[in-house]
Amino acid sequence: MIGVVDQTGGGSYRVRLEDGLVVEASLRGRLKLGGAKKDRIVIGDRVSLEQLDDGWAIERVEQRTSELVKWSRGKRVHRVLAANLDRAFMVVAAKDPQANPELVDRLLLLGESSRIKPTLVINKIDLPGAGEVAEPLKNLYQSIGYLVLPVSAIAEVGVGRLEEELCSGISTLIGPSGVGKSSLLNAIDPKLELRTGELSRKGGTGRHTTVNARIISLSCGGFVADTPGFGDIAFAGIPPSELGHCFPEFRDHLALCRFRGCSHVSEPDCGVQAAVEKGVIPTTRFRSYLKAHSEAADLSSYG
Ligand SMILES: Nc1nc2c(ncn2[C@@H]2O[C@H](COP(=O)(O)OP(=O)(O)OP(=O)(O)O)[C@@H](O)[C@H]2O)c(=O)[nH]1
Ligand SMILES: [Mg+2]
Ligand SMILES: [Zn+2]
Repeated sequence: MIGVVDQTGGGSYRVRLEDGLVVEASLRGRLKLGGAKKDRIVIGDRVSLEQLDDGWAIERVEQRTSELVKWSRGKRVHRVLAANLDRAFMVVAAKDPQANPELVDRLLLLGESSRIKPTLVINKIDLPGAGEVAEPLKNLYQSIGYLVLPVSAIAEVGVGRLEEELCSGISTLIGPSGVGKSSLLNAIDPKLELRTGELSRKGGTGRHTTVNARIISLSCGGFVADTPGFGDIAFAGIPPSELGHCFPEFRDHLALCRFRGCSHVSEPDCGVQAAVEKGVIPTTRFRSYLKAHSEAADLSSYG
């Protein structure tokens, strides 16, 4: 039997079988590899199971098509949060808290470097002055080729379109705290009753923090991975030479660099730097590239 891991925690795994049945499963002894991180089973993993007298056992984990990775700042260690995600919806707010290109670039780079197709969602467009923030962001990222969805969870603007996008495959919503990720999912599927900032403040219990990662199934048929937050996005472990390919609008210019292995930072006759000078590549994007590059390159000094 084949299934997808739906929830992890406490040494037990909830698995959604191909026929839709959800079962609790444990690991076969030989799969328990002493907690070695890279062998950890995460949500989204496709597994084969066997039914035993006393329940289900995971026998094998299939090769992953993608990994959502959280790097720690300045270190080589990383954690795989989810496997085999089809899409990542990078959520920011036009206001409260106000998005900027630097934040958006970090979120998009997280998706690109994890090989999970990112889409930009700009929430809270109902707030006064939101248009002045949302419009330029939308134009910038659309011109690069990204799908951009301006939405409002409260005013229910654009929520139907977001729902359509979420209704196939496994997706995830990633973004800073308070931008409205839970509110958007509640707007799409009120049955979820996810806790939002306001409610948790009223209850005086502080913010809801996801302890165990899980996959939520939407009534429309899609799945959304709910993973612990990305308050701090770091790029320490990305090979610097891969970064240029994570900026889609750089790709056409990479071949024009004089040097093989050009880092596009200070080499002469660099296709990327030339495109920035001509205004073909936006300066904010190039600045984000340089920042990520210095963070990624930093790692080499750790040996
Ligand atoms: N004006 C306005 N407020 C919104 C909108 N969406 C969410 N909010 C408010 O923003 C606050 C945070 O929303 P949440 O949905 O909890 O945000 P989150 O992204 O899930 O935050 P974390 O779970 O902490 O990561 C709440 O007070 C919501 O009511 C929106 O479209 N417009
Ligand atoms: Mg939330
Ligand atoms: Zn170059």
